[in-house]
Amino acid sequence: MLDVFPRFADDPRRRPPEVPAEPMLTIRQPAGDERLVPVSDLVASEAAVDRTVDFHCVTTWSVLNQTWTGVPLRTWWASTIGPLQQTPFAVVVGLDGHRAVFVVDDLFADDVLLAWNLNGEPLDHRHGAPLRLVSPGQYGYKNVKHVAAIELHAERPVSTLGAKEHLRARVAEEERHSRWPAWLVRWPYRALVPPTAIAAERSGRQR
Ligand SMILES: Nc1nc2c(c(=O)[nH]1)N[C@H]1C(S)=C(S)[C@@H](COP(=O)(O)O)O[C@H]1N2
Ligand SMILES: [Mo]
Repeated sequence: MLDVFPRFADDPRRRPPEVPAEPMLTIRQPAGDERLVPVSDLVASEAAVDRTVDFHCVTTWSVLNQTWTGVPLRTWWASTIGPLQQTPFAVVVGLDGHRAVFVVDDLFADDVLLAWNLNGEPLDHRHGAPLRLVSPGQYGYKNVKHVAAIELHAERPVSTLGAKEHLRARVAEEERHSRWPAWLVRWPYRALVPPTAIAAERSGRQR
């Protein structure tokens, strides 16, 4: 259990991306046109809520009781984009190129937020400005920072994370890796935490 929320990343040498002056969220669905929604529209939304939740990374570190401000993805989607198209898969893309693949039911679970504040402050470049996916029921790498696009897919999308990506990364099921069971991967992952956190903090300052 950590006392502070570290900057962490799948590739810790990758710097946080530049955030455009007027960031947009792009929605891509198999049927219909691409939709671009200004992030400022989300931030102005009357449906905004505060949620205090815990955050868990597959590599075994956690931080507890972080308060996010955002819109519940499911209800925001229904009111702004329309009825959810019946596709089994989804991808969330970050401005830095990070991509997380989801089963639609996991991405649109009741507790998933699109958030812009963390503990009462606007998200910074370390934790995902301008917009972050917050899914307390799924491990950290599915909590995509710097969200640029949400895509629905009929076919299972190819992951950029290779075997590290488990299609479902439910914390309750301890789904930490696509091939290795949790008990096997826990210790090697734990050893990676300090070097990864140090490298991620360093690249986070180079900006
Ligand atoms: N865009 C983007 N989102 C990302 C990552 C990333 O590298 N890029 N890393 C993931 C991983 S592995 C973790 S554990 C968390 C870390 O979030 P933090 O930097 O706020 O601690 O972000 C996740 N979301
Ligand atoms: Mo992670």
